[in-house]
Parts: sequence; C-alpha cells; structure tokens
Amino acid sequence: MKEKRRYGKAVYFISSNINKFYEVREVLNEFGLSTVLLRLRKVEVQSDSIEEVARRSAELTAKELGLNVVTEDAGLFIKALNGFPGPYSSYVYRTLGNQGILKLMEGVDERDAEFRSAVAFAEPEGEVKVFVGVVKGEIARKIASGRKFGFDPIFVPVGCGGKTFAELDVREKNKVSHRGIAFRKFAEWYTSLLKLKFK
Ligand code: ITT
Repeated sequence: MKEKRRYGKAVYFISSNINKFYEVREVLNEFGLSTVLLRLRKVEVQSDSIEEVARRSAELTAKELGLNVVTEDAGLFIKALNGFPGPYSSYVYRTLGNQGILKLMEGVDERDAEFRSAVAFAEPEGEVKVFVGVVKGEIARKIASGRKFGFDPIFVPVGCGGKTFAELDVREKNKVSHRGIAFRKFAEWYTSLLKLKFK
C-alpha cells in the first residue's frame, strides 16, 4: 500500500545553528507554522553552490529520517574578494572570524557585499524545492556590539540606517534579511500547498 505523505503545520528544520532557528521560528510563525528544530549537522555536501548544498542535504536527510525536512545553506559574498567566503562561510567564520575578514579588507574602499540564503524543502520520495533570498549591504570598518551571530557584527544591510545586522533585533533583521526573504518564499509556497491538501 502506498504510504500517505504527511504535511503539517510543523516544519522540521535541520540545523546545528541556534541563531538560525530563532530567526526562522519568527518568520514561519507569521504564517501560522511552527518550527521544530532537529539540531543535526547538515549532511556534508561539497559544492560551490549554496543552492546545491541546501538541495542535496535536504534530499539526503529527508530520506534518512523518513520525514519532510527543511535545510538552509547561507553565506556572505564580498565583492572585493571575488565572492569570498561565499559557500565556505562556515569554515572561514570558524578560522578567520570577523577580525580576519576586516584584516583582509584593510585599505579596501569597495565594501559591497551580500548575504545569500538557499532554503530547501524535501520529502523522502518527492522532488526538492529551493527558495533563495539575497540582501545587499556593506562590510563595516569595525566590529559592532550587539547580537553575536556569525558575520552580523560586520554586515551593514542597505536601508537600515547604517546599523549592522547585530544591532537590529530578530524581527527587524528578518524584514530585510536573506533568510527572511527565502523563508517567506518557502512559507508562501508551503501554506498554499497545505490549503490544497486540506481543502
Ligand atoms: P547549519 O547547521 O544550518 O548548516 P551553519 O552555521 O553551518 O548551520 P551555514 O553553512 O548555512 O550554517 O552558514 C555558514 C556561516 O555563515 C554561518 O556559520 C555563519 O557564520 C554565517 N552566516 C550565515 N547566515 C548568517 C547570518 O544571517 N548572519 C551572520 N552570519 C551568517
């Protein structure tokens, strides 16, 4: 007998990063969805594309757990460094940190950068959907105080009065952030799917 797929108001988000969870929970809540964090490391996928990393890790994890899951791969892309650290953001944050990035940017006037997020939804047997969000901004000249999540203290998004992401609260950040944009796209798609299923 064909197993019935389960769609529900709870979204299983696979991530080792608690700061991501705080942000995602807020966004999905606006759509009446609750976020269940499965605090696992994403399956390691080697790729230069964040979309591909999110897609493959969601696909593999959904199969392994037998659950519909969501994963996200995100990164900071700095124009003057040809997009570095990009897909290697996690490693670079752990090794160089914000101080290391500011050092690489010493004497560089071109400060343009962007954060990108790719959110993937996978079912154990179904096709994978990917949603992308981008926010443009600049690399600050010094490390700001405030919330300490990754590169937030050195990233100044456009349209937020010159504040870094670290100086915005979660709600303010979600309004403009790569993750907020990508998860809103996912939530719009997912809630319309739920309406179809439960009509
Ligand atoms: P997962 O378990 O979800 O993969 P992760 O921390 O390894 O968590 P990513 O590979 O998606 O996440 O992100 C790479 C790094 O980029 C992350 O560890 C942060 O240092 C940084 N980063 C991503 N999104 C960020 C954001 O919104 N603000 C600040 N730094 C961010």
